[in-house]
Amino acid sequence: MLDPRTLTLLVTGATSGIGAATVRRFAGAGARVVAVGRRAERLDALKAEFGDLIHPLVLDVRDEKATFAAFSSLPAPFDAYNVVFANAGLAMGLEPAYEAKLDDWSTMVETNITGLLYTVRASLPAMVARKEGHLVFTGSIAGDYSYPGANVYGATKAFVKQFSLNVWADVAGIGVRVTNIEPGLTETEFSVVRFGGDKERADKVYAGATPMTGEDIAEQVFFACTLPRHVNINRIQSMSSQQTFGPLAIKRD
Ligand code: NDP
Ligand code: 8X3
Repeated sequence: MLDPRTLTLLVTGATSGIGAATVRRFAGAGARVVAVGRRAERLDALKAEFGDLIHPLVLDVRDEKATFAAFSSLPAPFDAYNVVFANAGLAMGLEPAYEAKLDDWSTMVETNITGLLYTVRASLPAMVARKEGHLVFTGSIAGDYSYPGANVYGATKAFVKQFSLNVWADVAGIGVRVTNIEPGLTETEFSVVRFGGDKERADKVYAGATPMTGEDIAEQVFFACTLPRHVNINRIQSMSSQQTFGPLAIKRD
């Protein structure tokens, strides 16, 4: 297994949920982390918790220029990152495609696809040049399975899955690994964001079930990243043990 103290991570979406739990899992094991998000006070809290192991980076991943500028000017030793966790993302709304807000669709595409592409393009060349690195994505079960209202969100995660596999085809054999983490029901701020801040509605998503937690997903990231370098985990798909597939639906007359 790799010693986590040899790892320097760049984690987008570090202010909450899966990303914040991943920062804590790795920094708690002695890894350095560039923690990326828009909410500065939450990044500062991580810095207060783990001290010199954390480099807070306030950034909107949709901002191409800012992303390239920030990733190319990281201070040592954070500039020698060897894991990039492209995790920032969101769902907005659950309306059917014929009622969904076009602005919500644009925000999801700009964040989950375009922002993720900026993250990769701005960070991958340095890992390729060093012949050492690991690109980890947060996909979703929604990239494989459909459900009502997932229209554009699920499609962005299908993009992430195929992009992940295709990047792996490009970098295999040169020391950079690629993994797509594909969680199901996980209680984070995800549903609060999806429902525009409606916490009561968000809580109903998890009521009566035991969802996975950010920590459960962080453990999967930790597993994939600390395996010996000759092992590449292509995909990890997980669900709450109270979640499963729906039957195929027939909309009868
Ligand atoms: P949270 O809402 O708790 O966290 C989302 C994170 O993304 C926050 O840190 C937020 O930071 C960041 N983020 C969103 N937009 C931007 C942006 N434009 N620039 C920078 N950072 C941004 O949800 P999760 O932890 O659940 O979500 C993390 C990932 O996991 C997402 O890609 C999501 O699609 C995916 N996922 C979630 C599942 C779930 O059930 N929770 C299941 C499967 C996948 P800030 O607002 O501070 O910028
Ligand atoms: C989040 C999981 O099932 O709510 O990606 O779409 S789901």
